[in-house]
Amino acid sequence: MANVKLYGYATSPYVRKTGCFLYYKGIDFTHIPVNPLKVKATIGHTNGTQVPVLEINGKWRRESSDHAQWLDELFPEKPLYPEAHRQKIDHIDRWISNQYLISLFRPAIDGSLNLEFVRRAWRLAAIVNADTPLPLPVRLIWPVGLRRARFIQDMSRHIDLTESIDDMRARLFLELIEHIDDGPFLGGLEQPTMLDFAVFPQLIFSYLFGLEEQLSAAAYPPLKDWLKRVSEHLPNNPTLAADKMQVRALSDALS
Ligand SMILES: N[C@@H](CCC(=O)N[C@@H](CS)C(=O)NCC(=O)O)C(=O)O
Repeated sequence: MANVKLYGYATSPYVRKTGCFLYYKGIDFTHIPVNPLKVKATIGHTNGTQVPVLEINGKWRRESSDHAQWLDELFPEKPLYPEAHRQKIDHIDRWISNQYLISLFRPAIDGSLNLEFVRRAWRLAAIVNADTPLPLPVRLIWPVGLRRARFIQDMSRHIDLTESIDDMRARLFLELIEHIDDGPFLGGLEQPTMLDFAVFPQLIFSYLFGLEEQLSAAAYPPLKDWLKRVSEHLPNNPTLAADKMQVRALSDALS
């Protein structure tokens, strides 16, 4: 049996994405939480600080999208990156990676530094702390840490900061609906692929883990239906965040 380890913290959308690949394929794996302040302790062997790191039988790789193909090579059942649809998947994956996933960091780039931002940042720190304990002063300054994180600052180069955050969110929801096409899954595909699992955990994370009160995507009927369909392929908490931090069930928002 393969020895599969996923290194990362659950507040990273890329880590949640690779986690969902593994859950969908039904691969037995160990999640090794990474303390963002002490990454060397767990992923020192990669000579880097970037998560997720997927390790299979002693070989490791970064880059969440590449994980899909690697997993298909080793575990061909339930393909995440099926040969017949690669062109379409590559096209939509570029949109997901270059626009959708990066947009999740926008509040930390140029959002208002208001009470709501601080409350969410503290909640994120609590979620990290549940897996890898952080000193209280570090948790308290988490909002500032997020705004200063180098990799988040670097993302701002790929974002049109002249578009407001609300407009960007609304646009991306509509583009996501276009990419679902007539469904049932992203790209109009009959089976879920890496595309669905790159987006799904991000849309539900904030709601399930108490960062926002409403599941905003559920306000769009085509997205709500798609969320229901994808959720049937994953466990109730597919995010890698500690179960004890989960405050809501997805079924409450989708019924
Ligand atoms: N393109 C990468 C992006 C991964 C990424 O940006 N990870 C962030 C966490 S959300 C990270 O590890 N940042 C710290 C660093 O790069 O040093 C992927 O898809 O895996």
